[in-house]
Amino acid sequence: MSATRKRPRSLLKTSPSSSDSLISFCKALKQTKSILLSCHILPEGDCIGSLRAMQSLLQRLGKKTLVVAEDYFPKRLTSCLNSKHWERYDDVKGSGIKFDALLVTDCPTLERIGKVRQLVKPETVIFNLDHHVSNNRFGHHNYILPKASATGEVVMDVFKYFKMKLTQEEAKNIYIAIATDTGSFRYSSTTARTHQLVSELINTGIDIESINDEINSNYSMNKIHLYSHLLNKIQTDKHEKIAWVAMTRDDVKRFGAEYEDSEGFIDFLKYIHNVKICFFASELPDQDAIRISFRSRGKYDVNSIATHFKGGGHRKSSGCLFEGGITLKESVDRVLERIRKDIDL
Ligand SMILES: [Mn+2]
Repeated sequence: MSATRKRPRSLLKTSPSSSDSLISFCKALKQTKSILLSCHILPEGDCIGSLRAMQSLLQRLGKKTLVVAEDYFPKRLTSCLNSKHWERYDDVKGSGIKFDALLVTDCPTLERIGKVRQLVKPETVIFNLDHHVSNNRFGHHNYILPKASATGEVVMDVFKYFKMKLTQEEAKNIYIAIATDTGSFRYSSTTARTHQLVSELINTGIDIESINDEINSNYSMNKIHLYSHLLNKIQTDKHEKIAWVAMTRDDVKRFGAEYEDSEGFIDFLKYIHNVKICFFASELPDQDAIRISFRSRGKYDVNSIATHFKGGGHRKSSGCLFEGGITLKESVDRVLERIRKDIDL
């Protein structure tokens, strides 16, 4: 958004900087008949909320839709998002699914949809809807808004293009996408436009108290016990500017928790006074890989750190994966070394 603009933009208008690509994106979308929708591995609120809202829009336009993802639908989101009609790649591969287009939400690269790529044929028209600054425009049609706080915001532009009034269900899906990706509107990615768009969502009559309860108040006691254990494992550098925690598979198992119960724990690292950069390192449950999630505060850029390790994301929130033959400790050491080398703290 331009800092010099005097009048607030009409709420009905879409983001002007990308309106050309929005028009061609939507025109091409209109041409399709059957669309496969997919999102990234380890799916979360933004990719699923955006995907569900887009699925509803496409169905209203008379398209045939199917959702296929590599992973299971995350249990923690079953109370707020529709977990039905969610096919896993391993269950449908070889069943001869036919579609003429693929729509991907919230993925900076096509690799992020994992095994679902194997369903994509040379003739499949790929639609890429996202807000990651690192998005590599892998689609035939790309509508990317790096200034949007969430892909949910980007999805709203598509609804506006088609002049479709949001149903409460669609508004709820988009609200969850934005609320989860902005840490309930606390992160600096939250803009005046975010709040304007969310006011439109609230105007549909959705009950944000109950939605926020569904998003946030869903901790199992196993998760609480895992959190309490992880709180004790937090480490910092001597100036307490870098904080991290390293979670093993055993940490998860001993409390009867599941991997996804650790989602959100990284916020505790960010709550530490003075911490500028923090990261959460974890052994993935069913593959020989270490996942690192980064967060930063103020001017510090963790996208560059993640990109160095072939990951990506946003300036203040990013991630990467170390695959095969590396221990949790080695990966933590490599990350710490890179942070110290790259960032002047
Ligand atoms: Mn997102």
